[in-house]
Amino acid sequence: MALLTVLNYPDSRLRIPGVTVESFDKGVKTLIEDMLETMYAVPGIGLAATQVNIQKRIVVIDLSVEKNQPIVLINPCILDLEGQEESEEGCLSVPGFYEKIQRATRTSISALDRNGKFFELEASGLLAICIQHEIDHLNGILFVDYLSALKRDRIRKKLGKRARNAARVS
Ligand code: GNR
Ligand code: NI
Repeated sequence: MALLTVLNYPDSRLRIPGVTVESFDKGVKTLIEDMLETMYAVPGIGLAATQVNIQKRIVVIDLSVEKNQPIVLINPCILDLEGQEESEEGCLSVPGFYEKIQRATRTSISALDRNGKFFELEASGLLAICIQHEIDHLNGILFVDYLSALKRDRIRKKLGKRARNAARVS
């Protein structure tokens, strides 16, 4: 088990789309374990492989209070989106910023689990929002992309400055 480093916006590596997972070998299983451990440690309710600099279509999610109900989505596909609602979102790659974002209220998806078994899932509420947020990551999209250029630039400049200061003192 290992903790992975989460990339922060505006790191350009967050823009690289993930590639389809074709094998379910030891490497992928270990990566999933490490992603879960990292998500629980931070803590967050979801994590996409893109965020830990792995360009593979893998997502982990756990909305449970006890952090014992992990959902693993490999090569997730959105089958349907229904309704529209606005809710406050944050992102581990955009630390400290929370903004209202419009998403579909409900979604149905297909994915493979960590053993490569196909399944479908219908989601609403926070799970539906989180799934859309994580699939965006796999496509190189961040929630700040839905904001006005003005708001996005403000966040980009603040996080850019923070990263430069962290690099200077370390
Ligand atoms: O931990 C997270 N919380 C969250 C809250 C509202 C909407 C989306 C999220 S996802 C986020 C973790 C994360 O950045 N996953 O990519
Ligand atoms: Ni995120």
